[in-house]
Amino acid sequence: QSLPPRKIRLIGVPLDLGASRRGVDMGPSAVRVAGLEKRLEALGHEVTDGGNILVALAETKQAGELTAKYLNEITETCTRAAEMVEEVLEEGMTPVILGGDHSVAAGSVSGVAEFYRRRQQKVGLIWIDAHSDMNTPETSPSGNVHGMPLAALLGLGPEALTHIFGFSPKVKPENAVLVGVRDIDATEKANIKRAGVSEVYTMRDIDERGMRAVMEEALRAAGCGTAGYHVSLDMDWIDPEDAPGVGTPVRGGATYREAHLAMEIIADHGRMVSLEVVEVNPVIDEHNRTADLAVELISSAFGKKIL
Ligand code: 5AB
Ligand code: MN
Ligand code: MN
Ligand code: MN
Repeated sequence: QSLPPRKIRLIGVPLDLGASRRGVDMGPSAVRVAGLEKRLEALGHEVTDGGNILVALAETKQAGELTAKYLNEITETCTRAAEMVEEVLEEGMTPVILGGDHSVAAGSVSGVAEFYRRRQQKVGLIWIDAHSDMNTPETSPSGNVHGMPLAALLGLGPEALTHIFGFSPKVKPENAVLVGVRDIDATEKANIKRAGVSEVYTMRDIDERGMRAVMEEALRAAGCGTAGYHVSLDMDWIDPEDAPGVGTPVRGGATYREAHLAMEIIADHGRMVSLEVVEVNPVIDEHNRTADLAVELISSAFGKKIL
C-alpha cells in the first residue's frame, strides 16, 4: 500500500472520568476485538500492543470540583499517557492511542509535543470532532473534562492540565486545526478567539467545499513549519447513522465515505506522526459497528487503499 511500513504501538487508555455518559472506558477493548492489530499488520506495518494505561475507576473516587470533575485523576492518567507516547516515539514507533474519553488528548499530544520540543521542533494538531473541546472549568456548561482538552493544549485551563512536562502551549494556534465541528458552546467561541485558532472547518465548510478541499487546507496549516501532525479523531465527528456508539452524538456529521476520504488524504501526505481515536462507547453501540468503523478509519489513515 501507499504508506511506507511503520512500527506501530497501540496504547489503550480506558478512561471515562471525563464524560457524563459511562462506557467509553470499554472503547480500547472494543477496538481491539474489532481486529485492529491484524488489520494494520495486513497493510505491512509491524504492530505491537502496549496494553492499557492505568486509569482510576469512577466508583472508587470522588468527582471533586464540579467545574472540572475528576480533574486530579484525569491529570494523572494524562501524564502517564504523555510519558508513554513520548517513549514510544523515542523508540522510533508511531503511537496509536485508543480512548477512552477525549480528555486523554491533553496527555497524548503533550507526549508528542515534548518529543519534538527536545529536538527544537514543533508539532501540528488536527482535531476532528463534532465539538471544539475548547472549554475551561470557568466556561464549561457540564464540568466534563472531555470538553476541555484542546483548550488545555493551547494553554487555556487549569495549570495541572496545561503544564504537563512543564511547558505550554503544546501546539501553536496557527498549527492547530479543527475539522468537522457542528456543536460549539457560546463560551467556547470566545475561547477559540482568545487562543488565536483561526483554522476552523465546520461541517458547513465540508458541505460547501467538499472534504478534499477542506483536508488539503487543514493539513497545510498543521504541517506548516512543523515536524508533522498528531491526528485526534473523536468518533462523534461521524454521523450517528454510521457511528451510533459514541458518548455525545450530534446529527449532521461526516458520512462514511467522507470520513474515509479524510483518512485516505492524511495517509497520502505521509506526515501523521501519531493518531488517537476516542469516544467509542460499546454500551450504546450496535454489534460493535462503531468500533469496526474505527478500525476501518485507522486502516485508511495508515495507507489502506481501495485499489
Ligand atoms: B467531546 C460540551 N461542549 O463541554 C461540554 O465528545 C460537550 O470530547 C463536550 O468532543 C463534548 O460539555 C466533548 C457540551
Ligand atoms: Mn503484532
Ligand atoms: Mn472531543
Ligand atoms: Mn466530540
